[in-house]
Amino acid sequence: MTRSASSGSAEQKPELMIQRDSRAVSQGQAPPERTPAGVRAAQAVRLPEPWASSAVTVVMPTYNEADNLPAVLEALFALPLPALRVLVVDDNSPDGTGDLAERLAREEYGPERLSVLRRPGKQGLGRAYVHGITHALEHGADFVVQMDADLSHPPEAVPQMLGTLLSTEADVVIGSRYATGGKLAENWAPHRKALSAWANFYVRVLLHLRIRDVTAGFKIWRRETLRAIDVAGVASNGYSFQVEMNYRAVRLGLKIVEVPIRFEERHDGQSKMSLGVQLESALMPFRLRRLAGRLGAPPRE
Ligand SMILES: Nc1nc2c(ncn2[C@@H]2O[C@H](COP(=O)(O)OP(=O)(O)OP(=O)(O)O)[C@@H](O)[C@H]2O)c(=O)[nH]1
Ligand SMILES: [Mg+2]
Repeated sequence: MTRSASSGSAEQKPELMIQRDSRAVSQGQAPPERTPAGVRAAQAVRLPEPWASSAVTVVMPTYNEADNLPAVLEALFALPLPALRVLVVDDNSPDGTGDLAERLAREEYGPERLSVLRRPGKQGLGRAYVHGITHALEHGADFVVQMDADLSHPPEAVPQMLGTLLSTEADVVIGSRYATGGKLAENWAPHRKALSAWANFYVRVLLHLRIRDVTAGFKIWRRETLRAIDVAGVASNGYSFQVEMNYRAVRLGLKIVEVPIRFEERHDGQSKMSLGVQLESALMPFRLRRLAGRLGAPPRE
């Protein structure tokens, strides 16, 4: 695929050096005691400056994720990305996720690093992302990460995804379960594995997309790409948001790169995958094909 959106300034482009944090061990000392978040952060790649200090905002939709939120935030804020911010987009979760997020912003991380968008009720993952991404761009994000709150998406992969975006001059990088080297947790239920495989096949065939993990929900985008895609115009309410964003990116000739990740079973809590969500996902490819002319030229081979 070819690209058409502009990327960051060339003179600021350092070479990608991937280092893992092994200092204590290499100096022969006992490694310091680490929290689970510290252990995860130690597995993350360390990017050179100015990349490490990029203005990255993680937009994280939540619905009843109070049992997962503290752990995922701790892991994200332990990463070697000092300017990373998180925007939680909560749809009035009955379990108090929104209150918890606000308390953590006040007492733990500060409103500069953690902010919360509260919406009146459950309106779907897609609507939460449209709202959250629009808000992040208005508040200075240069890069936007999409990520679930349930620790299915490994936080320690974020620096590598950012490094890949910058070093390959991609417009979007997908944390991919189905790229070579990607993995699904062994304990993910067989029916979920089958549904995911089927959905990927179905969407790829109907929309002629060559993305391996076309339904993935773990991605990093450039600000310019999101502007080009016109996120506010996205029609999807639910999980088909992921496919619609890919389709729009491909129609615009943007460059999509996949990096393999290991996808975990949700850490705690319950799935929000409903029949309505599945139905919308099944019908959306037909709707997108009808809209195709308005979404840009056909993808170049
Ligand atoms: N704000 C908001 N967030 C949502 C909504 N539906 C799902 N989410 C969040 O979107 C993310 C993905 O939802 P999940 O329930 O994990 O979907 P899934 O990964 O297909 O299902 P699991 O296998 O159970 O993890 C999670 O962080 C959810 O809390 C919604 O309507 N509004
Ligand atoms: Mg999940």
